[in-house]
Amino acid sequence: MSSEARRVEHQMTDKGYVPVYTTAVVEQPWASYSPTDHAVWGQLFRRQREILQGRACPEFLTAMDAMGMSDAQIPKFEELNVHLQQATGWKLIAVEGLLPELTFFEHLAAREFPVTWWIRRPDQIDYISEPDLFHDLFGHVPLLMNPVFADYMQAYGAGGVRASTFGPEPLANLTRLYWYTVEFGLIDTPEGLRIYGAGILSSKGESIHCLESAAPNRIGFDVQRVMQTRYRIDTYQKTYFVIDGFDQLFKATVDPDFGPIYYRMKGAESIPAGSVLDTDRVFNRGSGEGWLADGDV
Ligand code: HBI
Ligand code: FE
Repeated sequence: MSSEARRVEHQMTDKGYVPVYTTAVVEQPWASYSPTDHAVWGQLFRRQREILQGRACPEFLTAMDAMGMSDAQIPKFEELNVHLQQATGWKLIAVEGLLPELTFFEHLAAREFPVTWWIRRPDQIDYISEPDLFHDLFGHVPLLMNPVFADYMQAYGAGGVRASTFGPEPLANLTRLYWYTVEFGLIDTPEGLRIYGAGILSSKGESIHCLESAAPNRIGFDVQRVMQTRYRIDTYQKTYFVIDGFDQLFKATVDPDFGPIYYRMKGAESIPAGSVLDTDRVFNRGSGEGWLADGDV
């Protein structure tokens, strides 16, 4: 990276042992990106776009083109914001990296999406344990052009702000919801299952694994089920949850109201990441090949 991100300390979080950064909103230092930074963007962009044809949900691919993202250079947030503002009123803000949960929720509630301004190094092309510009921008931003998804993200942020006053259990439930939808969600379409989760969309290996491997479970989305389900931060997911459409997400957070879900779930047992329940709508019962026995969080 061209200039140094301001790293505050390392902290154990739900994403593992990662650096936590200053919460400041910064200017995207676009002029300071090196030719290597732009080349890393271009290489990742071309590779993912090819893999995602017929695998990503059509809304994602269409929106990415409509915003003018391309492999030519790292996009300027300012230019993307013109399209976002017009489509859904969302705005990208540049940040140093992973934010404390409450700060992150507050931004979402204000329809501001924090994007890490720096991009991974060439030796990190295939894997980086913390979100960088490629994950945040390529993975998360296109769907903010979709009005229903955009409203879900804001409702999620508002729910998070409220949950943070209720204690750690509601927050853990919400984090699971985010993980299994925004990061690792699949959507059912007339053409078959498609990807909408940013953690998958920005990963070459998982884009193929989540749809084509027999190993993972693919199970119909149910908000309460998802909020009880533990997950993996160190391997491909054992289970992916499938929505029928983005309005199903929005309804789950807003109608019935987020608050009562926490109370209904108080003290509910968590479910191991790989379990299939009798009540699940099963698209694929995972073969479990390659699963590690421990490490669900
Ligand atoms: N901060 N910048 C940033 N990006 C995220 O995706 C993010 C975060 N802080 C917390 C967080 N995600 C998760 O813990 C979610 O549960 C919200
Ligand atoms: Fe993410």
